Amino acid sequence: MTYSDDVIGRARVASDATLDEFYEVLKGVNAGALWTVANDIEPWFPQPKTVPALWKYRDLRPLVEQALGLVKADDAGRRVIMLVNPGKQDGSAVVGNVYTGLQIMGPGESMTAHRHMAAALRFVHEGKGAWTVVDGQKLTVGPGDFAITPSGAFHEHGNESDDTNVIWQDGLDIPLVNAMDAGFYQVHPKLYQDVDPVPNHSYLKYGVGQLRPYGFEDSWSKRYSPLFAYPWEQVYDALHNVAKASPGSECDGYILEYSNPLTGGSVMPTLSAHMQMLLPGQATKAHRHTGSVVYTVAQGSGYSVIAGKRYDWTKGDIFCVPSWAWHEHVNLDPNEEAFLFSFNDFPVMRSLDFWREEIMRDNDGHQEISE
Ligand code: GTQ
Repeated sequence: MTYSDDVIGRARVASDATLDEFYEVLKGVNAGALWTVANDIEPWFPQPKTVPALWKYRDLRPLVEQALGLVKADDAGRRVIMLVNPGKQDGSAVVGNVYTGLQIMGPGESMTAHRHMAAALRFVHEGKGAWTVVDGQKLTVGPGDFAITPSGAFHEHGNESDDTNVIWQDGLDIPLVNAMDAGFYQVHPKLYQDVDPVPNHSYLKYGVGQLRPYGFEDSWSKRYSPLFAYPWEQVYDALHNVAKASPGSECDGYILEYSNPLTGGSVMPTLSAHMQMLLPGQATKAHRHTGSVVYTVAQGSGYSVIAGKRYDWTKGDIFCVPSWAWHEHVNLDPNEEAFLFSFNDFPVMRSLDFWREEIMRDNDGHQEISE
């Protein structure tokens, strides 16, 4: 079904002078006639304002580096270049209800602690020496690693390397929190957290997902994962193992969700993340679903077709898929696997019963590419 203003059962009132006058009177008492907006506010299918888009890392990286010399990290709060969707330049969303940005920290830098309602996650692009303290726990992260900062958890970041910059990508649910009018923000009363002397202790306790602490540490009742950081090597090995044991997914290649080891569910109640591997030359079938996705190319090169348009990508590039947009991925390298990190708001869609998915069955499962 497509949009039409002349379908029985849909609003199809033609305007005339009497009605226009009536609408003006309604406006004067802060009211309106539903039928003038009904088709827009209840579309046949999702109509995101944000559009598919791709950002080349080679364009963003020099600008992110420039920011390092322009502002001090703590003066800026966080020194981040955020991505702005070309279809919706106001607000904070890169796509749908999610935000992303590239944060840079120079050698030896560190910032003060804060917390907020928005949940955050990190994916490290480059640099050694990055750390973040989350809930008093120091996490050390390197390229390809994934870490979470759940809603309400104090966090402070830094770079302990002597000579390399760190660039990591932040993903947050800021637009969702604001849409729900639920935003709170607090600077740490002592500016810095008391840090547990054992770094990465959540990984030491929960890093082997199928082996759980027994008889201790078993009172975790929070809605987010007790494991805060997920190393790249582990997901890389796991994807190769999965590829030996399974045909994978027709729409996603081989894909794993970073999960809460206690529940098997998403790492946080509002955001989830995946890493997927495409075999050399692999082309997936197109699908579409509710929920918004931000992809980051962790390794390799290829392209994705999103809503009928081709977007070529290589390591570090970031692209987004709005809700209900058809998308499919191709690894162009005949010899090497490609890896796509992604994060999404699927947990929100699922918990509200908004999740819908459709796999393309026409045209052998592939979109026609325009232009
Ligand atoms: O790391 O605290 O990119 O609060 C945007 C908002 C990062 C953070 C962002 C934030 C942060």
